[in-house]
Amino acid sequence: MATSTTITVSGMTCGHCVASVKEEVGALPGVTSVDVDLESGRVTVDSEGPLSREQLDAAVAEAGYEIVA
Ligand code: 9UX
Repeated sequence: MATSTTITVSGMTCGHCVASVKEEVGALPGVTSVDVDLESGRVTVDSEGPLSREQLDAAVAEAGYEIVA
């Protein structure tokens, strides 16, 4: 079932940060789009099914950032 998940990521300060987060989160299974708002740190992830917090935490950490909410 199509799912939209919004998280807040700390530490992103530039377009390269955004690209890294998009790449790692976008590689999670079933993810169809990742939108990042640099100003707010809001990351909206659309996926074919639910994503676990653990999966998201791991992907964001892989990019070098942290989920704060
Ligand atoms: Mo450049 Mo964005 O180090 O962290 S990729 S500011």
